[in-house]
Amino acid sequence: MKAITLLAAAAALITTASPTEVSCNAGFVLLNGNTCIQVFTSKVTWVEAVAACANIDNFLVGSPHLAYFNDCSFMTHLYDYIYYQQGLSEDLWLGGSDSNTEGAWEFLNGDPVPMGIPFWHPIQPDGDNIENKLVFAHNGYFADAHEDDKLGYICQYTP
Ligand SMILES: [Ca+2]
Repeated sequence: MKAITLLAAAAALITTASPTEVSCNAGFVLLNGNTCIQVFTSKVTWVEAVAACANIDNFLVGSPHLAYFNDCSFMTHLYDYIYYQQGLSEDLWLGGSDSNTEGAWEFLNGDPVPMGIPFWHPIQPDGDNIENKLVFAHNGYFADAHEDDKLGYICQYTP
């Protein structure tokens, strides 16, 4: 019995020390086991946020971009990190837009933004032609905002 316990402990140690363990560049945190993110609270326009994420200095591995996701599990982890662990309660830019065609929301990579609950707040998007950029709102849902609003932003990359 004791030997089995020791074997289990040894196996746990080996698993912990695995070289395949995922980690993120300095300043980024791993969420949902598969995505590195960093929240910036300096207030910028949407276009400035896109550029800021793409031009982070001293980036060693991966290609950071203004964050976007279509995974509810990730969204829940992100909300927990921002609002409960970081104590932030503000709208943050995400990499999504309906500037090309009003109502046809797409992420920076061209994929469609999932619409409706649970991604969007029930009364969002509500900005018609005035608000064409995506935010992760303080309530944990997607919302639309004017591209010239000054907001913080979330950068992301896949490690
Ligand atoms: Ca719009």
